Amino acid sequence: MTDIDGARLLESLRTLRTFGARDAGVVRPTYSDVDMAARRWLVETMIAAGLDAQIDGIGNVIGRSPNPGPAVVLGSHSDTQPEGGWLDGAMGVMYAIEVARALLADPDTAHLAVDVAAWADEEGTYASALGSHSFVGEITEAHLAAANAEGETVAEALERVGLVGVDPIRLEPDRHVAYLEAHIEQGPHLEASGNRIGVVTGIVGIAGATVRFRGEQNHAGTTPMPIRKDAAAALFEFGVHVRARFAQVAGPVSVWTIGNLGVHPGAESIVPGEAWCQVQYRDASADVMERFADTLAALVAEFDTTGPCAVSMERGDKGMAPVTMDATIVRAIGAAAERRIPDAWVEMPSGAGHDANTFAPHIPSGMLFIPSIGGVSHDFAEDSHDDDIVLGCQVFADAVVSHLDSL
Ligand code: HGY
Ligand code: MN
Ligand code: MN
Repeated sequence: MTDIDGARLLESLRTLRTFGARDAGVVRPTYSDVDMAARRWLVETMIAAGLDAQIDGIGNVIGRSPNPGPAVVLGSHSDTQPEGGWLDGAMGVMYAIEVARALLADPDTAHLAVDVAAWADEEGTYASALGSHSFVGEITEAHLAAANAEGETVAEALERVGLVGVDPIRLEPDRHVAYLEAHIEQGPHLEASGNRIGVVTGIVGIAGATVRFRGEQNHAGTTPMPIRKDAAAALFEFGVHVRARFAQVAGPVSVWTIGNLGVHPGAESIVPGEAWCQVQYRDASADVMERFADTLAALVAEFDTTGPCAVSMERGDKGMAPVTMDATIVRAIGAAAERRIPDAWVEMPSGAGHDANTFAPHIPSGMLFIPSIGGVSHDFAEDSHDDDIVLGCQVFADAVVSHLDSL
């Protein structure tokens, strides 16, 4: 089996971390100056690894092997959450480059075709999994009109960063036979069970909505409680009902979050006339996702007809459908883990969404996880142990070689 270079991998990860470094984490939102600088560095790094690399028209960094297919596509995203960890996405990108480089340098595997990618906007600064959707040809006008929190659309951002007129690079059905992505688990299960590798069997779906409350702005001292139309009070009561109702329709791995909310005008002596919150829910089953959607819509209608405020809902556009990983690739990753660390690996679902959600309906796809320290992610404190990072890349390389050799 081909050995990866663990020291080189860790060094490259620590270099990528410097683009947008904040405390122990990273702030590298899509199309920001640091994101584009990181993408230019990734082009150079992919070229040094022996690949033909460029930034495409949506911002994906694609490194193409000099070898003819069949080829696997390895990658992940290089953008981050507003408060991101240094490994979320970045680790899968650097694994992909390290595996491609190691295989090209080894005479036994130098003929294998490994194309690599750093996807744009998996985290949904504008439109989640934007880059991988572009690669599989699913970009719509709605994607280009999607805006970040400052109101800049994808189309305007592409203009600003100089990508208008640059062609997007697409999946090649005659060349690409599989997509594999390595990622940190972002949860507690591997560390808690003492396993060092997770072999992903399926990935949850993600959906949600923005719920708006419209009442009457008024004086916080002179407005008697019985006649108030307090939008914030309606929001808080709604949140309590979401918890109770969702628990009644949830499945065993369901999760839901109200992670963003606001009131207007936001002054302590003013009864808020407006309030809003974003409700997000996830599950591995499309049926359970449907139950959540119906439950949320029914709750909004109930609050709108019975409460003092008008309540409405706009469905989110950053969802992902639940997907199943390809059984052959699951077996290849599991066999590679068993060879390196017998009995210290486990098959498991992913509670986080990934670019693999985009690929699974198009080509056989698989994912490998390594443990997250304390299960923490989407936080500057996100981290993993160096030996787990290096082991994960080695198992990933072994799985890629065995999968390509099996074709
Ligand atoms: O939210 C997610 O699951 C992914 O990290 N964007
Ligand atoms: Mn993430
Ligand atoms: Mn991620």
